[in-house]
Amino acid sequence: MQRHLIVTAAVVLILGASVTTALALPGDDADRLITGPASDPAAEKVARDALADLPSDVVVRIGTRHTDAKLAAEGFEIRVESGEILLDGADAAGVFYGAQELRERARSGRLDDGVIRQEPSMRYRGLIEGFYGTPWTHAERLDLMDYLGSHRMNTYAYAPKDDPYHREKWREPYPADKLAELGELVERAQANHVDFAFALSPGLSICYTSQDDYDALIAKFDSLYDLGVRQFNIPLDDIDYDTWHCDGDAEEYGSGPAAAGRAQAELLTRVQTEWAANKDGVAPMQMVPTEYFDNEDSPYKEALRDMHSDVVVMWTGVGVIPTTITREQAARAREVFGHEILIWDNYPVNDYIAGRLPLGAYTGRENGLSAEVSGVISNPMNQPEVSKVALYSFGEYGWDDESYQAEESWERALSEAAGGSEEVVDALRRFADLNQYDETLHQEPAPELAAALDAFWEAWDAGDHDAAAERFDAVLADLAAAPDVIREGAADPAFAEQARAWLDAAELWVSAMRHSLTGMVREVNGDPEGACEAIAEATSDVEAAKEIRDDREPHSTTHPRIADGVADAYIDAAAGHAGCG
Ligand code: 14T
Repeated sequence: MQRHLIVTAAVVLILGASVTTALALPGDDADRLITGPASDPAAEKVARDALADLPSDVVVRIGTRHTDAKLAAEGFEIRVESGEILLDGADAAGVFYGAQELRERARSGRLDDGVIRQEPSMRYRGLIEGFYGTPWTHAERLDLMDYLGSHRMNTYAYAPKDDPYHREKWREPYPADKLAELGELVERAQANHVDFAFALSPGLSICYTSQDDYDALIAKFDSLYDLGVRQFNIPLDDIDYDTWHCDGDAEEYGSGPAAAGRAQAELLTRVQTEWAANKDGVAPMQMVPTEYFDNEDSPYKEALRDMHSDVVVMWTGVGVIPTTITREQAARAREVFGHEILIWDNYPVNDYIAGRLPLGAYTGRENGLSAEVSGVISNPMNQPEVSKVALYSFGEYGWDDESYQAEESWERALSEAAGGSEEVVDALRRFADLNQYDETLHQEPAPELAAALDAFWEAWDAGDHDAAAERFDAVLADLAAAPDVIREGAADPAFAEQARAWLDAAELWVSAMRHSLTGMVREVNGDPEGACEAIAEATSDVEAAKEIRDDREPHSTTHPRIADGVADAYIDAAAGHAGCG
């Protein structure tokens, strides 16, 4: 019956193509998209979008199980034959991702006859909301679920340090309203083929030998299981593992890191065997060790090696925020922890650098880490929309870490944030330059502005004042225009809202540099009074910039850092040159 309908529809459309394309009715799309058993609403919606960019006589079949090829989980195959497109997935997520590939290619006109096959290289792709300071709002989290789904990321780990029920008050059940919100998140995650991983951090006060504490932990997990959560994590980072919270633990385990390792390993093993293994659909437990930031063997790690072998261990690389992570380091981590490794990548998190908004490329992760680890997930900023610049690249790296290229990926991320506008991309690139210093992945503040300044000083010191000033002011003029271009042109207004403090501060710092330049020019032109007036304007801009605050913690405690060490150094030097320092 169904087959009969399909054939009829296809014939009608092929006949109609030459005559009635301009008359396409909304109902026509229903006949051009044929869904099979492996499809779901998420994939259908995307595939329907793709139809808009495909010739009207093309029929798309999705989730039809047409291929015998063995696809790895979440993989897909698209077969394009004249007039027909067959999309098959290993599972519903695969069909969803395949539909995205199809839509993208249809949009950009890159859909030729042939076969496209893709499979993800990492099991876990996405993020861990694991930072200190102001957590994301419910609305922001919902939006991020959609973002992850549309960028082939499958993991949202929930571990906000400042959700009291996650850490300080871990024993207490979520109040009804919070639980309802979590339920909505889980639902939105599922609709996007995202696994919501719930993390509970009992390390600040747990008594490992207490049955009551064990029961409280399980009760909390059960409350989330009932909402549909199937991944669970017990992070034991940032605690003092030389301190017990009850006498029973000291008696049972003794003292020191090895004792702590044993207590933690026994807890995870018990939760894995007594709870996770017996709950329908629950994935292997995950944990964050207290020694999460190195790969040196130790008595603590030796104790962790006895933990149930299914438990997944999170690790940040060598150093809490490593500049680079290599395959060799990851292989060693796997050896010393003795478990599957999932990388908790502390980028672009900004809780440790209040006032900074890292916007540079996601760099320094060696190609091929997937040979050693089962995922690399991002710990992002307090500002979710701004974090998408980095998250975009986490998506690409997680999907295909072998061929990932940081700079190219960054360009695509900027283009997406700019809604495709080249002018907005340029503005974002300039704004990113002023912001990119993060002490770790990007250790050079404002490298492009610094290079322009080097060129300026060279020409100025050679006595070519007018030409030097003119060229540098052209650079500053572009920088000055960037904030407004971003405010008006960013694809999502939330970007400018969350970057507001930094956009406002950038405007003031650039204005200060322009006044400083004016001061220098006036001084060499014999106008010392005018020079000092300009320098005073620069000073007041800088003062105003330092009054600006973002409203999220910890950034609310300090002013946005813009090209520091570069802009401020220039402004100081200019004041000296102008003779009014
Ligand atoms: F569990 C970890 F993998 C981890 O990174 N834990 C925290 C994390 O919540 C935080 O967002 C991140 C970046 O600041 O670093 C860890 O927190 C630290 C790390 C330190 F080295 C807090 C204080 C430190 F001194």
